[in-house]
Amino acid sequence: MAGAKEIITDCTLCYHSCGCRVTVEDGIATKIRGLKSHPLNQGRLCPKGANALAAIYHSDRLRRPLKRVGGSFVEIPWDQALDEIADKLLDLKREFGPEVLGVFSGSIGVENLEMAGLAQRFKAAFGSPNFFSVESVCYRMRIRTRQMTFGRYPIEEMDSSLYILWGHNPDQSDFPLKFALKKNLDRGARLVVIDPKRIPLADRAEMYLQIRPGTDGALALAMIHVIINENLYDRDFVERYTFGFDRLIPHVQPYTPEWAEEITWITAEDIRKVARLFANTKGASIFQGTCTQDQTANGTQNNRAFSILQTITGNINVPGGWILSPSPRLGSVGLDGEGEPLGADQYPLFVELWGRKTRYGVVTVVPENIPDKLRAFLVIGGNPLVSMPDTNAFRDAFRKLDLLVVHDLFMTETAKEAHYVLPACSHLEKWGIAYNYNVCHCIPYLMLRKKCIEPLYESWSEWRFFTELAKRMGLEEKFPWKSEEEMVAFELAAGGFSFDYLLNEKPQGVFYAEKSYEQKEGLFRTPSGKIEIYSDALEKAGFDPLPTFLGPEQGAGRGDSKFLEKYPLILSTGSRHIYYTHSQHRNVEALKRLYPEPLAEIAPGTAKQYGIADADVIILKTDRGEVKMKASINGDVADGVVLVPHGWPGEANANLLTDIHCREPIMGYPDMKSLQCSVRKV
Ligand SMILES: Nc1nc2c(c(=O)[nH]1)N[C@H]1C(S)=C(S)[C@@H](COP(=O)(O)OP(=O)(O)OC[C@H]3O[C@@H](n4cnc5c(=O)[nH]c(N)nc54)[C@H](O)[C@@H]3O)O[C@H]1N2
Ligand SMILES: Nc1nc2c(c(=O)[nH]1)N[C@H]1C(S)=C(S)[C@@H](COP(=O)(O)OP(=O)(O)OC[C@H]3O[C@@H](n4cnc5c(=O)[nH]c(N)nc54)[C@H](O)[C@@H]3O)O[C@H]1N2
Ligand code: SF4
Ligand SMILES: [Mo]
Repeated sequence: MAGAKEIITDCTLCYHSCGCRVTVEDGIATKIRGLKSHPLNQGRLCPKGANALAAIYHSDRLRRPLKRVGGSFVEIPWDQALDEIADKLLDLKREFGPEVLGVFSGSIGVENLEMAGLAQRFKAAFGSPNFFSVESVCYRMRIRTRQMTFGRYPIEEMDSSLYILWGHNPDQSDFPLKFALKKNLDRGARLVVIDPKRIPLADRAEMYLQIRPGTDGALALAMIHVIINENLYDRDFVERYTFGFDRLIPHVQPYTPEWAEEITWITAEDIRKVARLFANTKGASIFQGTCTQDQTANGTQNNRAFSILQTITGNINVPGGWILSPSPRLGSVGLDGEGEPLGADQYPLFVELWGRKTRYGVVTVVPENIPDKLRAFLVIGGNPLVSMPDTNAFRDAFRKLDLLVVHDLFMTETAKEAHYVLPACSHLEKWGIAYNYNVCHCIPYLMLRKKCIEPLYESWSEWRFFTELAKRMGLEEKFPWKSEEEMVAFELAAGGFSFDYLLNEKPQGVFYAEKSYEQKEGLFRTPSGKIEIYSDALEKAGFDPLPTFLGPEQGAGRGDSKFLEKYPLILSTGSRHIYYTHSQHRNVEALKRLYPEPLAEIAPGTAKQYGIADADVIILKTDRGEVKMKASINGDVADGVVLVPHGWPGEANANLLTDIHCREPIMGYPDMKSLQCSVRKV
């Protein structure tokens, strides 16, 4: 191939960041393959990754900036768009103060340090504290709660002796873990699946527990009860490294397996069995859903109970357990600003812990603060009008904004509501850093994300967009980097790496640290220096310092009986499908063929009760709205439960059903997993 070169980089079509090799011929990326040497994906690509070029070169890509004029969009030059946006922002700031601006970045932003960082930097330079992201619906709750317990963020190690898949389905959502899991099962590792749906992996599990959605905390508490009362805990570990175990003992006495059986649909006998299995296996790990355990009323306390289960069984910093590995040391593109973001007063623990602040506000409070507090909103790489809870609430609020700007590759549902839509570069069109230390992947590995091709059409990277916008607003000092490369070099320098070294000598990436299983004093950076089974932080914030159980707000036990009569079925939204990331990739033909339309999954008994046959079009309804999609009758789903995928546009958008006011009380997360709905055939 004359003029062809191969560039090693990562796939950023979801947050896993698999290594890949991109062939570029005459400036065009023509082929993409997995990178064998990469420790995460070892040469494999999922269907999305394998079709990345179809997404990147899709004819729907935005080409030029668009401005809303009347009811439609007209193309305008970048200069005009930036001048007008800058003028509007400055006007609003003069009239209402800097807090009037909110900035949102999406799930690509969670692991896209530059995109999220630049968005944070811009709002801080402007003077607003209001940065929001998917972090306040996704796995930040897990990070906050583990920090609260351990003083740090321990992560599940991919190679484990006992996997507890607790509302997590790697076949669909965690492509790299799927292979590690299967490899280890073949070598004798053990598996438990806790899920209202009998996912295919349950066939390889020694226990499958069909749980009622939103009741995982009750199961976890009963497991703690059994482990303590049967003396199965790791006494030495508990004595040396924990604080508050003595208070946990009386606290868990009421949470018997029989108590949990009533709530969870799992028999007391199975609860005892799974607790014994877990406590008797070293190197056991709870792989909790990346958001299933958070998007429910008991979210923070679920996370606390899991942390305590890992702790009392001594499964912290042992091979196969939760590991304290160093996160990469990187210069921060983000900037700390002044003031408290919206949500900090209602949900302080999400924003601040022991004086350590995060840069995130609570996204569920956004709609109620428009237009009183927020009048301008920038959406960078997210699609909140499909992905955030209660689409109607968000849409109504967004329509009251004086300025909505969306920077994206495509005309999303959110972009359709914007005043300005700006074309963004894909990850192959800009420089960045990729790393693999997140969620269930404790791999201290990083790579330079290479710019493989020039930006398509007039798309701009986030660096270029924010730098140019800042210039027009007198904020250029806060955007000091002359190029993307310079910005990335700045990030890398903090960890002792140079841009040139990673580009020329280690294009495949490097281990930036060694994994360590060391057990020693001082490992846990809590105020007590111990693992805080009893959490002072929670107590000071007015919550239970020991894990408790709060059932779903709308569900049996809490919801009122009239409401339950009207909405008798339990609704869990957002189980992943391997072909799509959230609202993305529906325009890629090869993927769409594989999963062409959204399907609501219902058990045969439930379907029969409502006169529904397979492939019937049904209406699902909650107090907030309704969606229309086909039914898929599936004997693997628990009776009385409906599973609805998220990310689909229009009348199949699952977030028409979710409720912005149905929130977890400690961190303000929306309930997306344990609402109530009704169903009828169209
Ligand atoms: N292909 C693909 N992969 C993705 C994403 C994507 O959009 N597409 N998104 C990524 C992101 S941002 C995230 S946060 C993660 C999400 O990842 P997870 O939250 O781990 O989601 P899934 O792996 O789909 O697992 C959901 C499983 O939980 C079960 N479940 C539903 N409700 C409950 C419940 O109340 N209790 C229990 N125990 N189980 C329940 C469902 O039946 C399903 O099998 O996925 C990531 N990976
Ligand atoms: N009902 C329900 N809703 C959910 C969930 C659920 O389980 N149930 N899960 C929630 C979770 S955990 C998450 S993380 C969120 C995800 O929520 P979002 O992140 O808002 O969802 P995406 O559809 O991935 O939106 C990402 C957007 O970024 C654009 N994009 C991709 N790459 C780039 C880039 O490099 N630059 C720019 N500027 N744009 C880019 C894409 O085209 C896409 O429009 O969804 C949440 N929504
Ligand atoms: S799992 Fe698939 S989409 Fe995600 S980074 Fe890997 S190849 Fe890309
Ligand atoms: Mo997420």
